Amino acid sequence: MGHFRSNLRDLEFNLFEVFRVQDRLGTAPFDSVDTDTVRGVLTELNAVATGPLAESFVDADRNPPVFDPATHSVTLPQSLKDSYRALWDGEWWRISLPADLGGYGIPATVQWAASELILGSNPAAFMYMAGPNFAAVVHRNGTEQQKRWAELMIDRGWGATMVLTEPDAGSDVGAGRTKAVQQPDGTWHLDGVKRFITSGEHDLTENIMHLVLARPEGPGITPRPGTKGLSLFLVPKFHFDPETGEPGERNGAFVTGVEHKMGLKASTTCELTFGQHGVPAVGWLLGEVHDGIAQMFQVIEYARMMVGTKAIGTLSAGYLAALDYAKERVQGADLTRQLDKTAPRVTITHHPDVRRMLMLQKSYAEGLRALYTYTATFQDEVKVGEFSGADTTLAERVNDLLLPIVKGVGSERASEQLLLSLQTLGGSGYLQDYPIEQYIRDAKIDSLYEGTTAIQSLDFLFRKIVRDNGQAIGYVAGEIKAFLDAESGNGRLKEERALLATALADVQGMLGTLTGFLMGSAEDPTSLYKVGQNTVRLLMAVGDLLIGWLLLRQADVALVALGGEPSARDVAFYEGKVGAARFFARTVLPQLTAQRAVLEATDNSLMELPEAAF
Ligand code: ST9
Ligand code: FAD
Repeated sequence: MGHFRSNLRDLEFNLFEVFRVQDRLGTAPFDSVDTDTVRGVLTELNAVATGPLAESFVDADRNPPVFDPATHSVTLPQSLKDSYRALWDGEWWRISLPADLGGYGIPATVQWAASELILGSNPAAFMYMAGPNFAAVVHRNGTEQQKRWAELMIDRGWGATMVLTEPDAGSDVGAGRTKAVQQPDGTWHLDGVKRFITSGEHDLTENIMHLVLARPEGPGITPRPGTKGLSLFLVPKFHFDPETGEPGERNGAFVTGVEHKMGLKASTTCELTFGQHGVPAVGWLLGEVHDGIAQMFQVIEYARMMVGTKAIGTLSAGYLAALDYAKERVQGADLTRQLDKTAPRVTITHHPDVRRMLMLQKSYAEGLRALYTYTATFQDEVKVGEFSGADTTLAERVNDLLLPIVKGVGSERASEQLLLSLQTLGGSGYLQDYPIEQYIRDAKIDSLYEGTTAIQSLDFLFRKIVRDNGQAIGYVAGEIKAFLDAESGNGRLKEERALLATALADVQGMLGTLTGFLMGSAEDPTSLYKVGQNTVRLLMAVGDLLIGWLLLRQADVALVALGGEPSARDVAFYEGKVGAARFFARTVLPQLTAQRAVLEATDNSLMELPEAAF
């Protein structure tokens, strides 16, 4: 068996039993999809993900891509190329494409469930497959000619990159200095060095389209500082015939270094140098506007959801590996018989502390899966609205609100909980004989790229709550309140519902205090530091609140199912749902009260401490 353990049952539980995707199938824009299609897609993809796709996961970590500085080229290990081929030839890249570009017209909820299978199995392979998705952004924003290029990118299976970061411009993208100088023929010559570019070079595809943020220079262009002065340019690795896509001369965008990383080694992370090797780096302005940051955020929004789903998929695989091990490993006697040296030895699942670790991993893995699926329901709503003309403003805002939680909380909790997956295996977890140490290394990047957790938390509070006037967060809080008021579950899990109500009040209290700090900054600007000390705390607290709520929603569904005649296997599954909801509500949610107290007691002594004192 390969490294990857998937959880198809839970994916289907979310889709069909909790979020009822079937209610949206069979009618436009999902009219070509029915329940059987969805189950078929997931079953088929699951076979690929647990089979050929997973096969290169370990090999490409131990034998990572090789960079040749003389030719600026990278050779990937054959195993990884084979996995990529299985994915590409299976046309799995079509899953998230719009129908007019060859997509299957599948709801976002199903797309992300499918994506979790790929991302949990082999995230690097998923990322090398960025071409068609990025082509969709080119198509949406491009000129007529660029729309044709987007089609070529898809038809010819090109790779693609998103190119923002520079040595002095990481979180602060607006500090980027790479420039693009307008040419008389309407093209642009790029000049500068970009850093950390994923999939910047490889030998999987005949061409790579770089989507590059740079500062335009030319007659009539007034420079603007920060992100609003950036434009988005299309810079292909090879020039190409604009009609057929046939590659021609090499363009002047060369990879000049590939990083040696802690994990995710199969994915190349490249220094990309424009116009400094005697060949101009020719680019084309995307569309006819200088609106690069907004265009790039169309890519970033997708990528943030992807990174969160990647982290969650890896956590789930880590938990299931730990569970399998714990069911087999015999060590020590049952705690109630510890003084009896002749007592039979038991599997470690009998030890309360191992159960604690396993249930925490399960709660986070399954709660976070529910969270990304819940988020995707709003993406479904937007797609339906695009077709029907219904107003989707609120759905868009709620999706925007939830993205930093999926990304920021998903990645932080995955890293933290994967440490418990390893711990469950004892010393064996530290060995490369098991996949967990690689999961930890590969998943750590998720809290860093696509905006660090701090950046997600600032985005969450300032843009998604304050600038939104609290509408989206008010909507979500209203949903939790409605769940509490509905008193479903026939009085069962009453205590857990009360704990959820307290957690909601704690988060509302935190928001109230932060609002006070914010208002205080009108008088005393340093009051903002008190906000800044707490934005990650808030993000994580809202994450726990949502996970606690979604687990309880799942438990409600499970209790109803248990009242019917479920199969023996399903009885265990549903009991697990009730167990996870109960455990999370009782052991995690009460911690929000302490977090609230810490937040409310914030002063600025931390900020007043001289740097030398650290
Ligand atoms: C990176 C890549 O890290 C990592 C992995 C790449 C993998 C790629 C592969 C993808 C795979 C695809 C595969 C598909 C396969 C399919 C298979 C299917 C089965 N939302 O607040 P302001 C915009 S890349 C929307 O003033 P500052 C907005 O236009 C590097 N828009 O910001 C706004 O204008 P306005 C990632 C937003 O202070 C404007 O920006 N790097 C949002 O100037 C200015 O906003 C980062 O992520 C938003 N949330 O700049 C950088 N926010 O306000 C992190 C801003 O008028 N840093 N805009 O609307 C930040 O995000 C900073 O906050 C900053 C600050 C740069 C935005
Ligand atoms: P910095 O911005 O220097 O941050 C350092 C620390 O300071 C962090 O803890 C951060 O949270 C904190 N910090 C910074 N600013 C603030 C602030 N205002 N408030 C509070 N805290 C703050 N980029 C691309 O353009 N394309 C890619 O394909 C890509 N792929 C990548 C792949 C890998 C493997 C890696 C490691 C990076 C990749 N990146 C890519 C870059 C990535 O997006 C950046 O590394 C990330 O945005 C953080 O920037 P930085 O590394 O410069 O850290």
